[in-house]
Amino acid sequence: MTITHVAADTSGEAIHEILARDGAVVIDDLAPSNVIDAIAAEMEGFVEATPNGSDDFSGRTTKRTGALIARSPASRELVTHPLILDVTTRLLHQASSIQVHLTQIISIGPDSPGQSIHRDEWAFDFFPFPSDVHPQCNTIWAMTDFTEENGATRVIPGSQGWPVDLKHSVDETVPVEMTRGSCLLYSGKVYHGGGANRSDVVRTGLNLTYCVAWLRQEENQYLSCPRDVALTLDDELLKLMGYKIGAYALGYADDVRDPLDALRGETGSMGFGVLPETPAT
Ligand SMILES: O=C(O)CCC(=O)C(=O)O
Ligand SMILES: [Fe+2]
Repeated sequence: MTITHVAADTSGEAIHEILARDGAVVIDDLAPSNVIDAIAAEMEGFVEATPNGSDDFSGRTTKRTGALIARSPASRELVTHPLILDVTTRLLHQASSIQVHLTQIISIGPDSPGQSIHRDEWAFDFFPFPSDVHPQCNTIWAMTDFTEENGATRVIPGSQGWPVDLKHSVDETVPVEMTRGSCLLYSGKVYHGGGANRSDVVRTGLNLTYCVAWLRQEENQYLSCPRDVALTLDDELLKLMGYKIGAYALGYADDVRDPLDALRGETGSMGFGVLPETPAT
C-alpha cells in the first residue's frame, strides 16, 4: 500500500475520507516556501542550542525543539491552518473541541537509526481507545525534502484499526517522501516512526499535533509560551492552545472564570452554559 498525495486545493471532506481510510495522507506543497524559510530562520538558534535526544525513542542523533508558538511567529499560521483544522475537526468529531497537543521541530541527523514503529496515542498511558475513537490528529510539515534516504517518516497505511503491538517492523512501512512545504497528516492511531537517515544532511520536519480538548496536552502550552507572549496572541490561537473551556467544564480558572479573562486579568464569570441535549457520538 502507498500513501495517497492530494493537491493543496483538495476539500477538507475529501482529505478526511482518505485519512479515515488509510490513517495518513500527504497534502502536497501546502506551505509557501517563504513561510518555511521564516520558521527556519526564527528557530535556527533554538535548534542549534537543542541537545540530541537522551534515549533511543527520542533519537540520540535527533533534536526535538519545541515552543514554536512562542518562538516562531511565522509558525502560527501553520498551527491555525484552516484546511488542517477542518480535517482535524472532522477526524476528532466525537469531541466538542480540539486543542494543540505539541509543536516540535524534529531534526534527524545523518547516520540516525530508524525510530521504533509506534502509535502517537500511546502517550495517553496506552489507554485502549476504541478503534473508531480518534483522540489525536497530527501533522508533519516537511522543512526539507523528505526522502527515503534522509529519514522520511515511515507509515503503515491502513494500520489505524490494528491491535496494539510494540513489535511492528520497518519492513511493513512505506517512506513518506514529500517536497519541502508538503504536509503529512496522520491519525494518532496509525503505526509510524521517524526513518533512518542514511544521507549526510539533516532531515527537518515540523510536527504540529492536535488532540481532543478533554485530554492532557503533550507539550504544556501554558509553560511553553510565556504570559507576556500569550497576551499578544489572537483569541483563535489562544483558544487552540487551551485558553478555553474544553468539553463542558474543563479548564476554567478560580470562580468558573473564562481562561481568556484570567489570562488578561479581567473579572467576570462565564458559568458552564447549558448541558447539550444530545452528547456527541
Ligand atoms: O520525525 C518523524 O518523522 C516522526 C517522529 C515521530 O513519529 C515521533 O517522534 O513520535
Ligand atoms: Fe510518532
